[in-house]
Amino acid sequence: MAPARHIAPVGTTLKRWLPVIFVGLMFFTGLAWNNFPEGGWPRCASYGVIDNPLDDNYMDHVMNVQLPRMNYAQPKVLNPVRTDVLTMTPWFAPIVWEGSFNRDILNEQYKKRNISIGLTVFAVKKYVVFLQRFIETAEKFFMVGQRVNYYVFTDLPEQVPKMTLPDGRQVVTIQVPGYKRWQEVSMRRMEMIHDASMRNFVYEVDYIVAVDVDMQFTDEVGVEILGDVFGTLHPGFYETERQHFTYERRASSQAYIPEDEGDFYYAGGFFGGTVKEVFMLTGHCHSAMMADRDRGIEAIWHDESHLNKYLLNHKPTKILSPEYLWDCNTRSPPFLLKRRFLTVSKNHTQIRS
Ligand code: 4GW
Ligand code: MN
Repeated sequence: MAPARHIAPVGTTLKRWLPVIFVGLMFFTGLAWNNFPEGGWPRCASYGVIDNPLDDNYMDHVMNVQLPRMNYAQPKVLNPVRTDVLTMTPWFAPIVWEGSFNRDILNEQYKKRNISIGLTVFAVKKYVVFLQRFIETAEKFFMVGQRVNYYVFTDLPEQVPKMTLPDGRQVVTIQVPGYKRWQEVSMRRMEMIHDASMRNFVYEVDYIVAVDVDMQFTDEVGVEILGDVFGTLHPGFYETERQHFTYERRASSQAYIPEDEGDFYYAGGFFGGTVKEVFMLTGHCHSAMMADRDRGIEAIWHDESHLNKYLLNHKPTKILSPEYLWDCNTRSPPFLLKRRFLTVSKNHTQIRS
């Protein structure tokens, strides 16, 4: 009788190869992971986004920022400069108030980084009338000494005021559709900023500051506002209990926030961050608004409701106090040491008809 030949069962072959398969998988997923940040995001051509540690220029920034000898009051560990307002969130994001920072130190730091800032503003239909004063006052108070691109999104490019600006500052006009419903004009800002982040901003600026146009600068707004992602406290809600915030309260909306959640009520008219973060924020908010539309729902305060939802789930790294967005018809409370960016009264029937 012929001896039985030994045939290895299938399971044994698999076991033998298992370590090889494992090492192979590790190798390829490793490759894919390493390539993701480079391939996934178009990088700023000439100036790196400093906050992104994956950026090649990151270490340059750490090495190069060496401040000159400066004279200023010593910070005192047991003497907080502001005791009347909250200057830090529970997730350690600073809230920017007058007195809580030294502009000279910040300017020295940022000067070394040679950054450039994009200020986006929408002037659709009759809102073009706000542009002149907006840009004029920004030239006086917004990021003085820095490089600034004003990105004016409008359906009426020929009505954008022609202004001569100093070196390093320019107006860039971006033509957009003039949507019929005003809610649509407001909400579509997210989509348009998202698209322009990919097409323009990433090649041209490091930070985006996105604001309303029916506004004027009345005091300094500088590099103290910059960070990865920031929002601004709405001037009407800084004392309000969270259950009374005008968040979207219908659970069927993507912007839904239940009454026992929420940190602050952020204003829709002033947010920003690095181009990358603003790209993600606006993309997320736009997708959420489209998902709502598919279900026949529109959030109570439109893009502002979605911004509030986003900033609840993705905590901002910096928060601007109401100094940065104040209503011109409201008296200043004692804690408001500066009013930097003020609403311009509009004749509602005239401007909105
Ligand atoms: C009602 O008829 C309108 S029209 C409400 C907003 C309108 C509008 C807004 C517009 O016709 N053209 C326009 O460019 N906008 C932009 O959306 C503009 O940048 C404006 O600052 C932003 C938000 O609208 P708003 O300033 O009127 O909203 P509130 O009163 O909440 O600040
Ligand atoms: Mn406004």
